[in-house]
Amino acid sequence: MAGVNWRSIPTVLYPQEILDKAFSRASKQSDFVEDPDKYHRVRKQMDRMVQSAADVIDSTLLKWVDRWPSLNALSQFDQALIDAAVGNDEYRKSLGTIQWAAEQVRKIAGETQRKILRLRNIEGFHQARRHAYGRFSSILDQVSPQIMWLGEARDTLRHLPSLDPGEPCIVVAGAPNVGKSALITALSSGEPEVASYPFTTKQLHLGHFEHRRRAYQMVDTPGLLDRPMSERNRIELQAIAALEHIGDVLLFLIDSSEGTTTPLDQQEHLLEEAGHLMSERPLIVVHSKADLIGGLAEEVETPISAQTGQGLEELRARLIEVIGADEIVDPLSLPENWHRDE
Ligand SMILES: Nc1nc2c(ncn2[C@@H]2O[C@H](COP(=O)(O)OP(=O)(O)O)[C@@H](O)[C@H]2O)c(=O)[nH]1
Ligand SMILES: [Mg+2]
Repeated sequence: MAGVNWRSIPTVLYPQEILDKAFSRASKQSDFVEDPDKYHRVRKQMDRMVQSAADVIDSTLLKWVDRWPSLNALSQFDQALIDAAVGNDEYRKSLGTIQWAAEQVRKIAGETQRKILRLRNIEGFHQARRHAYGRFSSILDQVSPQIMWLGEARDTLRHLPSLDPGEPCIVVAGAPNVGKSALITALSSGEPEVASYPFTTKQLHLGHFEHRRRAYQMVDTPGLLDRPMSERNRIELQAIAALEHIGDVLLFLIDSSEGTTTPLDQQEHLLEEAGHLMSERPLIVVHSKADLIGGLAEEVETPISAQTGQGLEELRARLIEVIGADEIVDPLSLPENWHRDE
């Protein structure tokens, strides 16, 4: 599954480690300078040290920034989750600040090199180099909070569910304990991925099954579509809106077994609200835990059981059909923004 792979972003070096790496590379580079004349040799050495220290800092920072996805390129779903988890403003600002630091370092290097060209004494060359090093350190000090922030953000973001916006997605909703996770596991090929939403400590499951080379993703919604909407804050509403975008179908589970933790009328109320929130999407309602409701299973519509497998293949076929029917496949239509140069 594509989506953002936060785990692939390397841990950043601490500011001091970046400086150590830069300065030691610079010293090595200066050893390569050969010139029998001390004046010219020192001048070239200092010039080279400033240049290579700046190169290391600049490229370390920029390489790292490049590994972070630009928020604008992400799906609404990812953006909403990132906003809830770490804050999109902070995210943008931190990356921007680090980019700024890289620019400053390049600028200082340029200024110092021009200064070295103008200077006429060996002590001056040394001083200019030392001065540049001091400024590099202070720039890195200055952006150290942002570097640390991104390091921590990466550790938070790696637990977010990652959905591929290019593949179909089934949003599984229903009150707590109705069997959402169990159903996702039962329909999944392979072990479902465990992730978490930033607004709840409850773990969620992310599974998928393949049909005709497409991966049908299934995503759990604990903390989102499992309790009354009046209790929603802005961030959660944003995530629900994003779910509507990424989800092709809403699959709602009702547990009518005796042991249900949420009374039926409350589950029906939730169904109404969830249907409202995802009104643009087809809705499929199933009754879970058919094995527990015994004779009643014949009375409810679409009984399923994650435990015995009852109704699961019919459900899978129905999901595929509903998603397929919902897609407008026009072979003559061109992608948006497509144009031909003639
Ligand atoms: N007998 C039976 N128990 C089930 C079935 N599906 C889920 N459960 C149980 O119901 C409880 C809640 O299931 P879970 O999938 O965690 O619900 P969720 O909170 O909606 O994700 C667990 O103890 C499951 O073992 C089912 O089809 N039959
Ligand atoms: Mg669950």
